[in-house]
This record gives sequence, structure tokens and C-alpha cells, in this order.
Amino acid sequence: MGHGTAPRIHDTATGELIETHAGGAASLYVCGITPYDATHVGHAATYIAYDTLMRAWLDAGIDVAYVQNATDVDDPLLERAAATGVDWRHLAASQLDTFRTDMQALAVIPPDHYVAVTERIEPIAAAVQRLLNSGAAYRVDGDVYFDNAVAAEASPWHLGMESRLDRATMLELFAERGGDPDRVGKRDALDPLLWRAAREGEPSWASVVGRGRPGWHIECSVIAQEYLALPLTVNGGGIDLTFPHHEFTAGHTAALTGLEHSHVYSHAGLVYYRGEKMSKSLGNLVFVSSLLESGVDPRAIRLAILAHNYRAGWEWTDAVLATAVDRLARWSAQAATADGSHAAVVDGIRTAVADDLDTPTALTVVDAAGPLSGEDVEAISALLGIRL
Ligand code: 5CA
Ligand code: ZN
Repeated sequence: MGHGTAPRIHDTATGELIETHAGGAASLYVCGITPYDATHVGHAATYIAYDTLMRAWLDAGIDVAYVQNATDVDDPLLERAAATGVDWRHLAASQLDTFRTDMQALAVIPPDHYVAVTERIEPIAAAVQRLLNSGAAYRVDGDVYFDNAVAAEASPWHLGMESRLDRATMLELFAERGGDPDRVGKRDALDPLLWRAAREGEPSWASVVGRGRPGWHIECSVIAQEYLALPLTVNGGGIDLTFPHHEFTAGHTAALTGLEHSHVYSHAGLVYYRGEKMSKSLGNLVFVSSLLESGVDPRAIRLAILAHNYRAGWEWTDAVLATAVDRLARWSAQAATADGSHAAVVDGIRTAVADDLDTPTALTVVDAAGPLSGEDVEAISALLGIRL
């Protein structure tokens, strides 16, 4: 369409709303799934948040380059494969298939490049070697770690630049989210793993830094650098990625390039179910595919998600879904029943979405409109991804 205003987006690193319209172009990197237990409603909410950002940019006539990764080799995926006696490659492939089908059903615009870490082992290993050469990385036995202190001296990044957390909180989250603060031989407890040397029974690849596989954060740093110009406009993901993942992704990129990784670090709030974060490790999951199989209209799932502010944590319940089913029925009954244009609705949706993706307000604009014109229906489709 090309008439909307470019959105302002909340940035974790500064705590401020940031303009995202520089030069009529934007780049987006959203951290993709680790393909097991996909796709739950929490995943869907995060990808729909960034889909709303995409739609707002496109509506404002901005050229967007969008990349997403898939963490198709990592400890939790390997553990799940081992526990269920499935080959890890088959597990990853089948879950990525489900994810893509679910995203399509939910009308999520696909990324321009969807990149699996197992396809990018060579450039990742080359980046690890460069960090070793520059002194920003060191070995512990065969494994390679990032030296936070050296990187902070030599680059625009320092520990805490992105997450703004204190060290005690960092240590806690690092241990919870895949880090190894107690590994003997590290220079600092918070130095993250860049490369894990081959272990018996684990997948590994031959590379310039020896046989092994990539650490987590270097994956997203290198894939973003390969496919997009730096700094990114927005690096997005769920709020659980604030630390350690996006902190160290930013650190690795800065140490490798001297550039900032991203202009904005954006985080979506988490979806809860039965009082706890919907998560693979807790097992309290509601799958998009199960909802679809039980006959739920994918547009109702999307509306249920859009009814919540993307930054707020919220609870998935039957009532949330029922409200969305009702809303979809009401909107459908009103679609294309009004003559002529209805600028207030289109403007209302645009203004709300441009204001840090305020979709709850956009929905109330449509609720209040009564009969909808053809132009309204087009705006609802373009900006909210709901085709009535
Ligand atoms: N592969 C990494 C990112 S590089 C990863 O975090 N994968 S994931 O499968 O665990 O999560 C995929 C995305 O969904 C991440 O952005 C994560 O923050 C988000 N996510 C996970 N659980 C929830 C939840 N309950 N609510 C909202 N978003 C969630
Ligand atoms: Zn990532």
C-alpha cells in the first residue's frame, strides 16, 4: 500500500521507542525455532509480533529484508532425539515442516532467507577462527570460548550493553539458558561457548577449528552478517532471548566486525499456559497444529494473539480463544457491507500498529466500526493478516 507511517519499536538496550524508517529500507532478523515441540502458541505469538512489524513496514512503503534461522543442531534437540529414539535429523526436519505449515496457516509472511545452522557450519567455524586469531576467543580443552573482557576492550560492545542486567542476574540466567558458568578453565564464568569439540555419540563436522559443532550465539551472529547488512534494523525474539542470547550475539558481531549488531533489540513477551511459561522443558504446550486439527479457524488463533500487546506476558485460555472466535464471526458478518471508503478505520489501524505494534487498539478500532468497507477489509488483511 505505501501510505502508512513507519512504526516506532521498543528497544531493550535503551528502554526507548526507536524510529525504524531510516532510508526507506529495513532489515529484520528474528531468531527461529529449535525444531522440537513446534509450533506452540508461544512460538506463534512471537512470529506474529514480527509479522505485524513486517506488515507495518510494507504498508509504509519500506523495503524489508527478513532472515530467520533454524537451530537444527543443539543440546535440547539432541536430548529429545535420544530420549525418543529418533534420528536428530529426522526430528528436526519433521518439526521444521510442521512449523512452516503452521506459519502458512497463520498467514505469517515467510522470511526471504530461512537458514539452518547445519547449512552454515563452515562460515561459523571461520568466524570462530577469526576470534581466536584476534585474541577474543580461547580454548578450554578442545572447546572454544568467547573472551568477554577482550571483546569489550576492542569493540563497541560490552557485557550488559544489550540486556542492561546486573551480574548476579546474568549468572542466574546464563545457567538456566544453556550457559556453563562452572566450567573449569574459563577466564570468566560468563564467557559463552563458541565451538564445542566433537564428543562421542554427538554430531560433529570437520572444520578449520577442528571437528565439532557451533555454540548457540555465534550461529545467529554469523547468519545475520551473511544475509543482511549491519547494523540490522531490528533483531527480534521472545524476551527469554534478552540474555544470554542477544547479548552475546551482539558481542560476537561487534568483535568480528567492529560494528553494532542491531539498531533495535526487540523482545516479545511470553505466553503462559496453566500459570507457567509455555515451554518445551515444562511440557505445558498448546500446539497450533492441534488447534487446527480440532477445527479452529487459523484466523481466530491469530486474532487471539493480536488481542494482546506483544510485549505483555499473557495466558492462553479457552476464553481467550472463544473471544477471538466471536470477534472473527462479527467482523466477517460486517465485511464489505459498507459503501465507499471509511478512512477512520484504516487510519486507526495504521496509527495503532505504528505505535509499537499496538494491535489490541487496532482490534478495538475495527470492533467499533460497524459495517466495513472494501478498503477497510483490505487494510485488515494487509496490516493484521486477517482475510475476512
Ligand atoms: N533457536 C533459538 C533462537 S536462535 C530458540 O530460542 N528457539 S525456541 O524454539 O526455543 O524458540 C523460538 C522463539 O520462540 C524464540 O524467539 C523464543 O523466545 C520464542 N518463545 C519460546 N517460548 C515462548 C513463549 N512461551 N511465548 C512467546 N515466545 C516464546
Ligand atoms: Zn538466535
